[in-house]
Amino acid sequence: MEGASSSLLDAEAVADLVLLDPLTEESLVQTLQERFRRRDIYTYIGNVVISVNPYQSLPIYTPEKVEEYRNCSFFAVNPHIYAIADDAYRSLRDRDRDQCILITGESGAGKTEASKLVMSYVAAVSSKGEEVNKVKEQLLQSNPVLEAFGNAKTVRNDNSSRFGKYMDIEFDFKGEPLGGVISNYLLEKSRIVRHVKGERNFHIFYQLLAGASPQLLQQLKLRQDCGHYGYLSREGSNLPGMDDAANFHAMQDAMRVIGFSPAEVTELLQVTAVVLKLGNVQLSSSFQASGMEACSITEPRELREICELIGLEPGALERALCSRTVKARDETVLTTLSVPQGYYGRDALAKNIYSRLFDWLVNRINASIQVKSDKQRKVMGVLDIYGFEIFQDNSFEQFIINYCNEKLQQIFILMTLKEEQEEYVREGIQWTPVEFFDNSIICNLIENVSCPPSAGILGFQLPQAGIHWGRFGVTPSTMAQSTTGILAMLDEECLRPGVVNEDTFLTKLNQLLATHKHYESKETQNARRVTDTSLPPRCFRIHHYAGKVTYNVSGFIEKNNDLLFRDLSQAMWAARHALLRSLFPEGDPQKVSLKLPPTAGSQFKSSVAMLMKNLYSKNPNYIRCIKPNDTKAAMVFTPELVLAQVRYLGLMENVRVRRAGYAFRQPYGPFLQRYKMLNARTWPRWHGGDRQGAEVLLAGLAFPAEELAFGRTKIFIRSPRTLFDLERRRQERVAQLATLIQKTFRGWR
Ligand code: AOV
Ligand code: MG
Repeated sequence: MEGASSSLLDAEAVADLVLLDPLTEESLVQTLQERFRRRDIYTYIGNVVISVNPYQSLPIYTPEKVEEYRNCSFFAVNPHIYAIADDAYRSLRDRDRDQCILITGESGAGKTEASKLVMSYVAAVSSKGEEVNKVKEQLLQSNPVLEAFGNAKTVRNDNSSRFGKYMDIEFDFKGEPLGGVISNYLLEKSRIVRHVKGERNFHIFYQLLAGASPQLLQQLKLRQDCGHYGYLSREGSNLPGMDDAANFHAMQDAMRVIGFSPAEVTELLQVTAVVLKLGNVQLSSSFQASGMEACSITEPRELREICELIGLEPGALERALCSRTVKARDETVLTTLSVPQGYYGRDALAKNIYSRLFDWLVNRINASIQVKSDKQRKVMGVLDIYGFEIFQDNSFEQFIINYCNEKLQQIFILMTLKEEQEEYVREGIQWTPVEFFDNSIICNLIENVSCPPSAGILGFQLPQAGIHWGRFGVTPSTMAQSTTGILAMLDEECLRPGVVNEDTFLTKLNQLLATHKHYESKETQNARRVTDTSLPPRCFRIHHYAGKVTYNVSGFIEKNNDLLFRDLSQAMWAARHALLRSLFPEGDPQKVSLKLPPTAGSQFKSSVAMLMKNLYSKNPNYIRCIKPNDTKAAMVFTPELVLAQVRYLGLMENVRVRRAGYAFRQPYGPFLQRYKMLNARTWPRWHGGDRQGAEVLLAGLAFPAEELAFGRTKIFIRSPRTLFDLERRRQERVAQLATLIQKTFRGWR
């Protein structure tokens, strides 16, 4: 308790922002900055952990630190991610409550690192039998494998997650890990064929070229030189601080630990090589006998090698890349493609192979780590997704990523409020309504949820218990505006017969959303006579909770449709390569389906809805990550940047909710222990119950009645000032007592 009290009540750098006094944006940022300067990168808002990325390895993750936080009381030690991990783990083990750890923050803020710290903490404190250790190793080793295939360098982060990940770690009743299940969300597969300058393709390609032995490269028919491959950036091979070759070996070791057979690893790498090589298949146009212009393969070597790797006739792949079978009534006609159509098909194939391979990889890992017994289980879910992104050019991927972040913000507000209210109800204390920014209007704008107010924003009933929901929920004005969301309009455009293009999509958006407060485009700007007309053509802008983002509609329809010419999937299915073939079940001519697969957007929307429902059923723990500077520099803190994040993470709101009624609460026992010297009736010892003791103690101190509330198990203190006052009196009393003791000792001498 001592350690915490000094920093908890250090007014310069309070460890819990709930105690900030006065509470302003400036004082909040200053406190984070002062703590950061002292290398205290963690700060609380109640039981939410704020983590500021140090961009430097700090000696705070040692086994000694693990011991320090193990079984300690949450507020008794300096804030740390281990404290929240410990709290969640113990609540799961001892109180039988399923937990989820929600990690949010913008790209590069430290979410993935935080998720790994949580996992390694839980691994370190749970028991250590041989079987359990194997499980833990497998769970931990899933990280290097998924990062190799799912992470890439972006301008924001050298190791940016390009997929969303949710991992359930499952435990038995004693709290021993049994296994886990990983769910992945929409991989940014467009990166396979294109990335902007200064970025890279997925790590695996560079790792493979840098780390594979000459024999392996030969086996995969690859050349070591990155520059040889059209899909890779030349600059990408030697990134400072990233050892691709070493990471390749670590990834291979990890696959072994998880239980991949050597044959599986070979197959996986073969398919990876095929993706890379597809990017080198060149097409050109030639004139056919009919006088029609058609595309053909110019450099057959790459095509031949691909076909050798996957066991397919080169002719079959060439046909699928350069032409297309069209069914008209009872006839099938082979039509030739133009060169751009050919390249489009080639790139679509590469993206599809890779993203399906990634799904296979996740399933394969799950097959190893999934719990085989039917023992009763408790679950800790860890969510690490791609953070909110604003780039120079934002496309469908950013739209999806930011939508997901919008949903997470929504559930954060909802669950923090819920938790807070539940505690008040549990403790029998009156709840005071709080005002806060409700982002459901933006969620609705995107996803078209038009649910009646009583059904709650997630489409299911909220626990009520006479609770006041502030401005939360769907208000009539948002209902009126959200009958059609952007995703639904996009689907409508994608399914419309005839020529579809993004311009008609944008026109529709402009018509339907002309008056929406969070939607903007050139047209709406003109109509609203906005003076800032910086919007480029073919763009719309959304005012997200985290800031305004301008999206270019080019590619929206194609990416949402995500269609692959049937000839290509049939060619893949015809290959002898078992893994590749299994990725294209729809290529089986026996199984030709006329139904269009769901669009990428609607799939994502429903998986996000499922995720939210799942999270909502668990006890939430939050880690909110902040990126302190834009240059990835060690220990540099730029207040303006932090302020922007403080705003959109809603931290002020969070503090306000947290102390809507009472800023501070503590179980009676430790409270009495700490302050009992302030009253002669409780000092040196109180002989009754803790609650009466606290009542007697406080009665003697004459605080205004409204400053205090006595809950069932905890004392609640309204304003930080009262707590600081209490603390000041305690310090004075401690000093007095010390002098007294000294005098007594001197008397003895
Ligand atoms: P992100 O997951 O939030 O971004 P990361 O967890 O990948 O961000 O962190 C980015 C980089 O910051 C890491 O590669 C480390 O170099 C550094 N870093 C983060 N946390 C710590 C820490 N606790 N101690 C030391 N260094 C750290 V993204 O996936 O791009 O949204 O999409
Ligand atoms: Mg990440």
